[in-house]
Amino acid sequence: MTIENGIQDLGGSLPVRNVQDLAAKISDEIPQRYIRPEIQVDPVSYDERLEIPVVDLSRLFDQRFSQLEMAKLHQACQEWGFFQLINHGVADEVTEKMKADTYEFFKLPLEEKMAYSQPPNSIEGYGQAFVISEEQKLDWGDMLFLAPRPIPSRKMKFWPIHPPTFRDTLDKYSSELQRVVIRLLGLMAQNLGINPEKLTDRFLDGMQGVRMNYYPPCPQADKVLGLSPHSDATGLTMLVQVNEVQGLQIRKDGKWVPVKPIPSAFIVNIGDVLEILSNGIYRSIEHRAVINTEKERLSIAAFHSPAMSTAIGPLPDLTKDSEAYYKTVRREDYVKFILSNKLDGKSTLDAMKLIK
Ligand SMILES: O=C(O)CCC(=O)C(=O)O
Repeated sequence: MTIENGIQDLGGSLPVRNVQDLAAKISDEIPQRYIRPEIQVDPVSYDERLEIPVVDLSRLFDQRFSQLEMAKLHQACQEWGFFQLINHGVADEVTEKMKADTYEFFKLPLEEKMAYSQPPNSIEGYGQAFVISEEQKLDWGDMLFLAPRPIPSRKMKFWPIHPPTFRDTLDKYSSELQRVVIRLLGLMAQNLGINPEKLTDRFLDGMQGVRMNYYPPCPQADKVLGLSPHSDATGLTMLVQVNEVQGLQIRKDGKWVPVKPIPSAFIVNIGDVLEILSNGIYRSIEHRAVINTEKERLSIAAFHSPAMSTAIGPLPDLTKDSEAYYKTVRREDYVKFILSNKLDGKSTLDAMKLIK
């Protein structure tokens, strides 16, 4: 496996019915495979005061505010694993265009979208992810997953040509997000007390995957999940919601806390790989997507990780005075392991723990 091979041939998902098409054809009862009894088990928090922290990137670089803002960032990464990033420097028109082109893609006729279908042993392309058995319950959503970085490993056959601006839009979006991620990781490293390059170097030639999610409305919305509870098996995620429909919830103290996106902000979250690199100082957090009865919902998640050829384990500087709490494995093996499992909370990260 070389970096150039990207995410190809590391594992795929069993093909399942297109949900957008299914939703367009049914009016009341949905197939049993989508009904999720477990939704009712965990309560949703209606406490309006429980909101993920907001971090201002411009303040992190402004001497007058940086100390306070750095403390906020550190606390957000330790206690929440999620925060909203404002004043991040990504021009609104870049993000708005990405949202508009994503929306246009999902509006295309099914046959046109199917031209970008995932091949059997990869999650790149249009389809679903993490379906590993015929019995498994299914998520109420479709996705287009593309890997814009590393640039030499781009698989252009999966990049839509409609709308005609899509490829250029994603290219711009990808570089803007990569820039912000490297800045953020540098600051996180400072907060962890290590030389920023020891963390950022791992991500410079790393992998970026962009997952565009389409969740159709569902007549039994309270019985389905758009995306099963999971933590991201990657380093750092930057998420935007495409339209005004909310649906992201994060697990905090045993409850599901709905996230209310601030317009123009990115929702940033710590993934399992960053939890491992930080030797557990930072935490990846379980989250899920719920569905609306009347309205479709779309989101775009951009995942950033070290290159496939690197090893993933606690950073040596963080295990000088402490034992390592996680195994060290090749990233490629970790990705294969992730793709051979269904989404199930933090179960795949638990397998990496040395001390349970
Ligand atoms: O749709 C959302 O808000 C969540 C998306 C997400 O968690 C993912 O794509 O991994």
